[in-house]
Amino acid sequence: SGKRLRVLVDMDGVLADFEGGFLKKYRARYPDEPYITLEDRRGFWVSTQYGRLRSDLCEKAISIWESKDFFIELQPLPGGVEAVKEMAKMDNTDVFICTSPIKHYKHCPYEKVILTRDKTLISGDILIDDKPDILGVEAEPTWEHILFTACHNKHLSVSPAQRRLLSWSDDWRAMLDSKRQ
Ligand code: UMP
Repeated sequence: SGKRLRVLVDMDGVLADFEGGFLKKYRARYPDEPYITLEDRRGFWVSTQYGRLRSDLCEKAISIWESKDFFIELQPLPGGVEAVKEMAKMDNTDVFICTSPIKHYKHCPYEKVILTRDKTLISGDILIDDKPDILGVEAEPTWEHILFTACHNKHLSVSPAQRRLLSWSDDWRAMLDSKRQ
């Protein structure tokens, strides 16, 4: 009974190991260039931090995720696929994977699932996403953004109102239940 719960789950950094996959392929392709360990990552945009390290490294970083097979070869983050499968089996629960394409893409849309540059337009009860600021044309999105902890956002002090999911071992079931009526 009651109304259905709509859960939107981000892909990169939440279900798929974008950061780990990037670093591995960057180091393989540019073995003599400096790199940023996952421990030292700050800020959502990998390209921005690499550009600060040395300006030409910004485009070298971008070349990695613009390459064929980058997205399809990303490894799952622990527990993510299992959690989504479990959510999808729950009564009165609809789950969508909601992810943004990279700016210049050739391969990305074929290797991903549901694509939108503006997640504020998508209606849902919960959005589980590792990007700290999710903005768009809709000033008051219907969903509550739950920040999924990633290497680039774990040091951020977010507003007390913002809830975090520390990993898929954290209590995502309780977060879903808190939105049901
Ligand atoms: N992305 C970039 N530049 C970066 C880091 C990530 O273009 O420095 C891409 C990867 C994803 C998209 O395709 O941005 C982020 O999508 P969401 O996780 O916000 O859905």
